[in-house]
Amino acid sequence: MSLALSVALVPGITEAKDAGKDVSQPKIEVLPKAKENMNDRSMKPAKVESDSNATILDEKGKEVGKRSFKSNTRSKDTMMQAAAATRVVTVLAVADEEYRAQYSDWQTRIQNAVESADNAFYRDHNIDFQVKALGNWSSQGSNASAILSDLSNDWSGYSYDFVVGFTRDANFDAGGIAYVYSSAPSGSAFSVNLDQGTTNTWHAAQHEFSHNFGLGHDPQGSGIRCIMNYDYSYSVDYWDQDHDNQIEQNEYWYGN
Ligand SMILES: [Ca+2]
Ligand SMILES: [Ca+2]
Ligand SMILES: [Ca+2]
Ligand SMILES: [Zn+2]
Repeated sequence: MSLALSVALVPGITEAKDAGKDVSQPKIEVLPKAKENMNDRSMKPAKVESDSNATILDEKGKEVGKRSFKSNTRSKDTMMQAAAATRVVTVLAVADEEYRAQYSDWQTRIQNAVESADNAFYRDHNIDFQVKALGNWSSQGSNASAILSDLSNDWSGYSYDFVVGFTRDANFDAGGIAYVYSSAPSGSAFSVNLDQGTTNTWHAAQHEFSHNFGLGHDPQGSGIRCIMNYDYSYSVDYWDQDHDNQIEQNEYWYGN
């Protein structure tokens, strides 16, 4: 699908007002799929900056188990960096029924995708995403935008900073999708990523988390190398200077 077409399918929704309430809806941004779908099954362990215990939640949000993830970055550099004020943000990662049917190790896979997506946030901004819950999600919707709203309907009211969905739903017509907030959201920040294998999915997740921090896109064809430029979204893991500044400005929206 061409970029122009995929964007046209889901126009950005801005400033929709609820009757009587001054609630502006966040804008929605759609990331196209990677050109090469390297749907590799193998998985390298991601860098995990700190130990974390995660709760496993069933489709109703009921706790059905626990998982613990150990830090694997005990180098001196990491210890030094950890000593510098690290911001910790909490994540509920959920996999939909299609994703879980494909991968019996879905919990490890989605934790791994989040932990790969946060490496650059940690390296460049001292933000450590920690997976605190893993959920069984039943995804519904006729396109990516509807599936994003389904995620926010199903998983609102939890106290996690980010709720990220991983999907293999056939109706999900994008590489990733997220709300672009213009100020701290009142609840969790939501995004959904298509399963595009271990090399591409985390790129989409980093791009979508960036939207949750309020970042927009760099113009395609501009040559600006940034994960927020569609031309480089699946090939670089860093931001341009303006976007770096914006993350620093908005990081207080999440965690502590
Ligand atoms: Ca990591
Ligand atoms: Ca982390
Ligand atoms: Ca589904
Ligand atoms: Zn985007």
